[in-house]
Amino acid sequence: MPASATRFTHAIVRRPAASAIHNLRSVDRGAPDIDGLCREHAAYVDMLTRLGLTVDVLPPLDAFPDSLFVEDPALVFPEGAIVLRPGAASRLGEAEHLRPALASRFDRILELTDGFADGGDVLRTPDVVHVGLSARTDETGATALAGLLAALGYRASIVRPPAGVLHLKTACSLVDDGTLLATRAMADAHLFPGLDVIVIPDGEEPAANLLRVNDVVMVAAGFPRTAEMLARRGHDVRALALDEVMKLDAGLSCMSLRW
Ligand code: CIR
Repeated sequence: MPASATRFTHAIVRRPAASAIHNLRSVDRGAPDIDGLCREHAAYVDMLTRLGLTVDVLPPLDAFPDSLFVEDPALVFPEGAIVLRPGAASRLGEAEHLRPALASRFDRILELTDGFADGGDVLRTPDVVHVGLSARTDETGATALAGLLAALGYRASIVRPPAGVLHLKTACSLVDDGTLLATRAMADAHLFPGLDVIVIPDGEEPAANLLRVNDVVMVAAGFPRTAEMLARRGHDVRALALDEVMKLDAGLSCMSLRW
């Protein structure tokens, strides 16, 4: 039986830096309130800890405003880690700063050396690791990444998500090992054979980046129809305030590396 893609014992996170006011964002809804951002991040870490994970909390990196989104510069698996090459120029250097934290937890660390790939474009399921092409992940990076994944024993599938999404997981997430929650546009692209796809209620698309950790589904607060739909399907749903995080085009998965 393939390994679960929703059960974890460890995570790495990085605290937000004061420079997060200079974060990349596609639509400027105003600078984040840094105290609020820190509170949202702390509540997230607290939730991961309460779910039983050992969480390594890295210090803020002022030189990299987006560095709290540790999901993008690396991938982690029980078999080893992959240091990526994030596709935004201001984020490329984040990967190097993650290396010591990865080295303290993983014996095997592989490196992407060609092209660009962001971890937000990588959706792992029990059978296959989907790599989405985007403005951050190019074909060269995705193809090289598929080779590294194969070296760790994972089969990769390179997919082309509908235009207009920042990352693959901006528009879809695993609710459990066999079920994907997706925006209508992502569902209609039929990229994930073998998964049941449930569609986010209209108008609640920003809730697509949820995070299943062990027996709990974490969702962004403020999307009641999505939370209710998941609860009706029997999930233990916990809503987290993410107003400041979402100003930065980010969500729940972006803030941790999990294995
Ligand atoms: C960025 O544009 O890179 C950040 N402001 C947001 C990163 C979100 N990360 C993710 O979806 N994995």
